[in-house]
Amino acid sequence: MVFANANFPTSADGRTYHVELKRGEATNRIITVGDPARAKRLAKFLDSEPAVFELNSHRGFYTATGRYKGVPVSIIAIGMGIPMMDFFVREVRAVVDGPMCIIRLGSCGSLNGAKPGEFMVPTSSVALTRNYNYFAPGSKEQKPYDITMEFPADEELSKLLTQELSEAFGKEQVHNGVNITADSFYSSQGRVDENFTDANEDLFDVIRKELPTAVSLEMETFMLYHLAHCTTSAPLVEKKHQQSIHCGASMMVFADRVTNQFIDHSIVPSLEEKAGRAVFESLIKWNPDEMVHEEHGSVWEVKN
Ligand code: R1P
Ligand code: URA
Repeated sequence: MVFANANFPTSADGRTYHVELKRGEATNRIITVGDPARAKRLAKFLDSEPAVFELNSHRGFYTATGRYKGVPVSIIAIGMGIPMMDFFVREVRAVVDGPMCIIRLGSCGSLNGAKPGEFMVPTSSVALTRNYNYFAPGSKEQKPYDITMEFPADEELSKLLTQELSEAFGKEQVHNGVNITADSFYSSQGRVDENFTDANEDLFDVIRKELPTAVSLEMETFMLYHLAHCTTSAPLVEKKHQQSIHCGASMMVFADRVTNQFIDHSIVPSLEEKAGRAVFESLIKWNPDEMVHEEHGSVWEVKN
């Protein structure tokens, strides 16, 4: 395939390089998940008309686009980690017109006593990354890990997600607070691995001291909140808003990092389905006050 433009590679028919979507294949409302199996489970809730559009990109992104209760929605599985969130947000923003709402349904570890099977709706997120220079030969660096400032979720979306998940699972099962997005499942989440020098033995003490409001650890939410904060008004018809992406996140607790308990994976499918419904309901309640992407010629167009 020939890609024009090394700055933002795009194929002759308008597909982006990694996610491979073109205009009319992704909607303004998106649920993003890590696991493709989770995305396929959620795609089963889409309306039967029009038929669900599916695409597997050569780089492992999976998209399902259709309608939920008549509202156009996309579900996009991105795999794991900060760079995958960056690929996804930038490439999808490039092919969708109008404001966007992106909600992550992920999994996480808890730091606040939340049990496996409970939920996090982070009102903000920091990134916690390995300070690579600390580990360099002859390094004089003092800190093995760096923590960024907080980036907020959309307040309305966080409220909606908390409300919908509380209705589905009970108020006491849904937790708010600051999320930590780490650049490793292992070292920068405080997991001990004797095969590597990680200098992370006191990482939880550092977190408790520097960020006592932290409730969860995972690997993508920060980049979603960060990029939403950094979007410009470029694709909006009436450029009265600074930011064109509204975002929120909800995560199922898979690991209790205080008691070291891990989720029984046999309960995950039903947990994802029930949580998925709550996320869909939050997503369709988002009401943009600008024009959204043209339906004519899109994969979610209803043809009578
Ligand atoms: C690690 O197991 C993965 O699970 C979490 C982390 O953020 C990381 O991607 O989220 P997902 O279940 O959405 O992938
Ligand atoms: N995902 C993570 O990134 N960390 C956990 O502990 C569980 C899920």
